[in-house]
Amino acid sequence: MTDFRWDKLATDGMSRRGRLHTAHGPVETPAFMPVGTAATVKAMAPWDVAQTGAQMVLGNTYHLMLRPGAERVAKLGGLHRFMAWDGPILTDSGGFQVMSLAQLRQLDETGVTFKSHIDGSTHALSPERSVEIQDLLDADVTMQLDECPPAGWPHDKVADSMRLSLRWAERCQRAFRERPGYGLFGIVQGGVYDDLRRESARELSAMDLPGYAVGGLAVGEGQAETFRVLEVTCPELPADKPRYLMGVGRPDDIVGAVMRGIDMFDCVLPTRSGRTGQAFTARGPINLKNARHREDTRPLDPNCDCATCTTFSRAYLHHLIRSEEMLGPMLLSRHNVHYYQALMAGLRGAIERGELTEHAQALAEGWHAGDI
Ligand code: PRF
Ligand code: ZN
Repeated sequence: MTDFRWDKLATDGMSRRGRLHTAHGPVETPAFMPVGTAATVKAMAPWDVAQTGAQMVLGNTYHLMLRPGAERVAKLGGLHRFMAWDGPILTDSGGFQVMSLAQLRQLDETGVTFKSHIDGSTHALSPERSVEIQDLLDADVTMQLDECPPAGWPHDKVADSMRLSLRWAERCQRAFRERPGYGLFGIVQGGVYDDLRRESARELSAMDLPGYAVGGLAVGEGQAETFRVLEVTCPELPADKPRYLMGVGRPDDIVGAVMRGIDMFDCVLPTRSGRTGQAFTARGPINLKNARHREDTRPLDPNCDCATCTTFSRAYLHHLIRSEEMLGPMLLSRHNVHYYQALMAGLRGAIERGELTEHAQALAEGWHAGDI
């Protein structure tokens, strides 16, 4: 069985081209993980997800513990078999979703208690229970339980919260069952405060974890602040471990973060916006709901070789979205996830050639040119 490890294959400035080895196979980095919250990448069959080039998907402790339940998933053979995804899976630890979705949340040193958004039942999530649930799910990458402070919190509150997340990281490390091909990631917090980000990154680095996430960003601080925090944080993290920016983002956010040393991403954007008619293209985002597409026989993105773009016209996609047909979200999610995967493949190639700056410039020019 392969060891859980990340190999650095090439660098270009702060950017890294690497390969993550997991129990369920390799992941080429920089990588984008489509979000499969409830054991499904919404509106996509797992073979469609694989066909986009995605190698790893994200699952959620919070949703799966509530429904169908972690013990039940384990009984059914684990999350890979349950959702028929044979590739690597990373699961988020639950704290972030509790804070954004659950009702009557209560957080203290022991963990977080909350009422389910589904049926109002009461649940508790401690660092130990979060790790246990992710073990039951059979996640290749387990995320530590953390607290993500909202944008705008003052320094003293963010400091207390960040140190709580550090203590939780240590409890998660003690609770984590070590086995080949599986790894635990720590999560750097500290808001927009440089001193707190440095403290968090240094303390976590000293724990020698298999990987590190940067959390608490893209919560409303704006792209310039996100990038600045990455410039402070990434140099403090071990050079030979993977770095994951949680919940990011738009294509330009991803390019900027890769240029600042990030290797892994997840975001609901390609799938969620696919369900509302928005599509990402080499000429920037477009909305298929718009009346200007109703007699447009051209493909969604002439630069894209996905099944949606090689088969259907914009007029047809416009019709599906306007009619609220199920096929609309399916076709747009497929294109969008394919677009994100092609974006990542392009970044990987550019890093290998030492041309990331030029490549990023060309991408930005295309996005700014706008749709014709
Ligand atoms: N922590 C966890 N999951 C997350 C975040 C975080 O800070 C974010 C912030 N962008 C998204 N998902 N555990
Ligand atoms: Zn396409």
